Amino acid sequence: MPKVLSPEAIERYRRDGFLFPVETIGSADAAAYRGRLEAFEAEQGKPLQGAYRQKTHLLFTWLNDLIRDPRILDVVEDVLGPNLFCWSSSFFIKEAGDPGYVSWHQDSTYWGLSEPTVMTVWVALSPSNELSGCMKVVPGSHLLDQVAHRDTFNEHNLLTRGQEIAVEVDEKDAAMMPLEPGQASLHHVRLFHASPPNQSNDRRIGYAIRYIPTHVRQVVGEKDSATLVRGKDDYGYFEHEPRPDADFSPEAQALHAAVSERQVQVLYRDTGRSTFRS
Ligand SMILES: O=C(O)CCC(=O)C(=O)O
Repeated sequence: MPKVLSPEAIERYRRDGFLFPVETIGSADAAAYRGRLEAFEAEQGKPLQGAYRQKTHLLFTWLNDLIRDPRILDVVEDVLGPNLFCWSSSFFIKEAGDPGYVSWHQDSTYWGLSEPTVMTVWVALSPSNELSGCMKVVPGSHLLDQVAHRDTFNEHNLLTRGQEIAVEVDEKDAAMMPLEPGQASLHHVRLFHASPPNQSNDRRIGYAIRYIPTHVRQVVGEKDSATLVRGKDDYGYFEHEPRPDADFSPEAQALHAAVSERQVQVLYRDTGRSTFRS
C-alpha cells in the first residue's frame, strides 16, 4: 500500500515523468525555511552562490532536516521504495527581474549514476509560477533514452555547464508546473525540463532534492557520497554523509568542501573546471 500518493498518482508519475502539485511541508514551514536562508544571506552580506547552492544540506542542520522530512520521504518511498539515499540537493534561486534561466535538459546527462531510477523533489520556498519562471516539462520525455546535449556555459544559465538538449524542443509540447510555497513537484531524471527568467518582483526559490534507492551506483566518479535518509544500505556503494554538527560550522564547511571537490570532478569532467560556477 502506498503511504501518501494514490495508485493513480503513482501511475501518472510513471507515465508522464512528473507529478505536481504535491503537498509537502506547507506554507508556514516554507516561509520558515526561506527565513533561515535569507537570515544567513543577510549575515554574509550576499546571496547564496556557487558551491554553497549544491548539497547545502551538508552545511545547515535545518536543510538536513528538510531532506529527511517524513512528509517528503513518504512520497519518495511510494515511488522509489523503502531504502533511500539523498544523493544531492541544489538551490535554484532566481532573483526578481533576473535574466537567469534553465535550458531544456535531462538531469541524467552528467550525474554519472548507473540507472535512471532517480527522482527529484523540487520544493517551492516562494511562489513559482509563469511570471516568476516556474519549471516546464515535456510529458513522457523520460521514456526516451539519454539524448545528446551541448555545453554553452551561458552566463545566465543556472545549470553547471549551461548544458542544453542538442535538438529543438517544441514549446507546444511543454506543460507548466506552477507551485505555491510549501508545495513540491516530482520529476524523473530523464524528463526534459527547463525554466524561463523571473519577471516578478520577488525571488523565485526552489530546493531540488535528488533521491535514489540504495542499489544505484556512481559509475563515473571514483568515490561518491550520499545521505541515508530512510531504511538500510545493503550495497555500500556510497560513503555515508554525516549530519552537520551545527549550522555552517568549520567541520560542516570542511566536509562540504571535500564533497564539492569530488562532485565537480563528475559534473564538470572533460571541461578543465575545478570549481562550481557562481
Ligand atoms: O529550478 C529550476 O527552474 C530548474 C530546476 C532543475 O532543472 C532541476 O531541479 O533539475
